[in-house]
Amino acid sequence: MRQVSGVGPIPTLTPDMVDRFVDWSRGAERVVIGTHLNPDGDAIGSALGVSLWLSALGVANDVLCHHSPPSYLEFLPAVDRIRLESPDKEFDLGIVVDLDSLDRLGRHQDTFRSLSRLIIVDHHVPHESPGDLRIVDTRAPATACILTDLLDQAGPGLTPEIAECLLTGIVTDTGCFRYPNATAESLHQAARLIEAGANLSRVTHHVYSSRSEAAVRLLGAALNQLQHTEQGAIAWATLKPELYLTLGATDEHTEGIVNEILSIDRVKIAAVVRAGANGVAKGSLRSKGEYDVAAVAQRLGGGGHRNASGVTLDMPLEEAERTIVEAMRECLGSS
Ligand SMILES: [Mn+2]
Repeated sequence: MRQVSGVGPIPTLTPDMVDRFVDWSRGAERVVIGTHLNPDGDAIGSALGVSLWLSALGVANDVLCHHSPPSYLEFLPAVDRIRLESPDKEFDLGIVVDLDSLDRLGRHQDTFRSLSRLIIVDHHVPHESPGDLRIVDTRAPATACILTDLLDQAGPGLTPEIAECLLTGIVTDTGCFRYPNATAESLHQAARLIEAGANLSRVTHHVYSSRSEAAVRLLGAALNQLQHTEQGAIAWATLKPELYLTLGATDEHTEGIVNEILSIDRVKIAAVVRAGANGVAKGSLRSKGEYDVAAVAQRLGGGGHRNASGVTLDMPLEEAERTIVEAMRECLGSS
């Protein structure tokens, strides 16, 4: 097995996989590309990277997403390709990036379930494992890392636009190379993307330095009402719907708050809990080091990675808060 921080060859991406990916793509009349609900930089960057690559090959394609991209991703090349509604067209190949469960395609899942050929490119821990060709590496810090190798090997080459989309995916999923998942290999991949024409400072400017005032005020409110366990190793904020209304904030503005909570020195596990649509509650979890919040999320019906995961709970906000805090306590105790 490959060393996590190594730069050796990736056993996951075999020449046969690259060949099939290219053959299926070239042979398709029209490809539909999909990614997950509440898309992040890796979801949108990966989807647009694949779309631009297909266009370079001359293959017609559409990109479908249940939600619009967050505003900090609007700088991406070809972001206007993302459609919320499926066009009335026939597709003969689907490429789904950055998700393992087709439910997470939201309203587009039937479009993808009915396809005769489906390719999955992903780095999440598999639990549903859909797809006829699965290019999955759970050790990759971002789906965009896998796509950097895949599209590079697939030819005809990474354009500056493709490279900038993929670099955005790597930057956002590694916290700009600060999270434990940032490997030497991901830095090599980022370097290749920069050589291909991606602009790292433009990406980081849009991702980290162009927040709306509502987002920063929501962060302030969250930190103001921070709660923690006795020793402070677990900290969380529960954000009520009224707070969003008062500040003019939307759910998108919640992104990143949990990382700020985790940045407190004695905090090992952090969460943000808020209300979702239709009476559900949503939790974002983050952890440091060996504390495994993917296991916490999976036990509560969610998913993610060891240090970053999410859950949706069909219960009132206060009950969800208690449930998540209890699960975090168990995680702390068992690690
Ligand atoms: Mn990802």
